[in-house]
Amino acid sequence: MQPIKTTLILGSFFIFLVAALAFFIKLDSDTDPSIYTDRLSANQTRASAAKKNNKEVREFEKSEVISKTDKVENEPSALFNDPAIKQAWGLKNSDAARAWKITRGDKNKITAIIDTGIDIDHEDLSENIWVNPGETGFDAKGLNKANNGIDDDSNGYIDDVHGWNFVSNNNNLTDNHGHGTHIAGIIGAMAENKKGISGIAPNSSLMILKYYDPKVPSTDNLKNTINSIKYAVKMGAQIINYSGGGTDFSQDEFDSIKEAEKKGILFVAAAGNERSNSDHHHYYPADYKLSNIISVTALDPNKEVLASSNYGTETVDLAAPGQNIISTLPGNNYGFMTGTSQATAFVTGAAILVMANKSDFKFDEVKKYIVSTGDPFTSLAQKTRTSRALNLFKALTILDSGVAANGVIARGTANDSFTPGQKENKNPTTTSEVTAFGKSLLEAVSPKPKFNRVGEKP
Ligand SMILES: [Ca+2]
Ligand SMILES: [Ca+2]
Ligand SMILES: [Ca+2]
Repeated sequence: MQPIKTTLILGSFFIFLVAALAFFIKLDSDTDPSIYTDRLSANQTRASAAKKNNKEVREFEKSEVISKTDKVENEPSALFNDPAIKQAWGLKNSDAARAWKITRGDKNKITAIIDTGIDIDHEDLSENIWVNPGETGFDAKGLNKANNGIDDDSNGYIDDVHGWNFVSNNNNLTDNHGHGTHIAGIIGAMAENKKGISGIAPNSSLMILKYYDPKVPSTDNLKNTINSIKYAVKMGAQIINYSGGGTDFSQDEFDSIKEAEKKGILFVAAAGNERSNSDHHHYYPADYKLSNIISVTALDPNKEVLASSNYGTETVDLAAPGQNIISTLPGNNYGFMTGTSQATAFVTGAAILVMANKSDFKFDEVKKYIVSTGDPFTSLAQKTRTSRALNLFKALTILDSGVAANGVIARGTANDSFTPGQKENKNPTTTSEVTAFGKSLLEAVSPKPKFNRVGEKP
């Protein structure tokens, strides 16, 4: 009789426990339905991710091409004669025109883009693709090292001229999605070539590392990511741009970024598009506690964080433009995409500019200049650690005792001594303002069509 009694008591207790749990969950959802929905979607993502093969995974950040064209509207007056630049509201909001008066980047700074590959022949990118010096020129037999089938620089990869495809383990960097090409354009599309747009750092060198391909479904994204990071570290990148992620901590991935930290490499990571609070539901690699990581969330033109973007006052460093961002797409196309990937690319571009402007800076100084100088907005107080939105000009100038390179006191669009709750200049961007952006860019460069460094004699 005794075992039956025990079973009955335990059974009743279990039923009570389930009922209590159900009650609290309901209470929770009644209190704040939006939070509950967010939590549920994050949990579902995690569950489906874990189900896959019972190990940590990295998901490709879902962001689709919104529109696509091979014809971009011509605006002869626009800066650098790049016709579509006036459509780039993000460049206006992040004060690119003034930043470009100081620097446009440095081809000696190598940026690794870990993504879906790239169209290396794109008219607005081709000259800014990194070239591995160890796989160019001619070998002893007079063959071109780029395609002689030999690992000429003995780095473990054969003919890795511009980077590596870790999905198919070869040097074919073809972008079968468009995402990688789009990210590359935001960071470093060529300027003054009468084509397309201008990247934030039009003088740049982009190392292409492919970790995801929609045409190869069963690939191990996490493993490809880690191998890409190791390649970037080994081959001398100064900045790594990565916009994938997942909710599982990976010791191997952590170690590879720790190795990058030891080498002084900045790691710019997307906060993710899971609509969730990263302080409670970590998203990796953005949330690893490493000093070289900058976690970036996405803004709309009104300085609001996108509903789809992850946020967190402990985990997300700052916000940057990420909605309807125009950039390059494979096949000499251009188009608009949305997400924290796009915002991440803005910050990577900023890092190139800061490094170009202050070549002696260590990664921690570059990070400090970017995350602590942006425009403060109350709308970001509950969303980011710094309450700030990227400002390219301020990132280059404001920490120099508040005095710009040209001796003018740096003045932003908002108060520099901002505290959350304070009234700020929201500076919304209207369509007419975006159209006027081309003119403002022209004014920024006039009377000479080409830039000189500020303070330099023409
Ligand atoms: Ca090689
Ligand atoms: Ca070779
Ligand atoms: Ca261009």
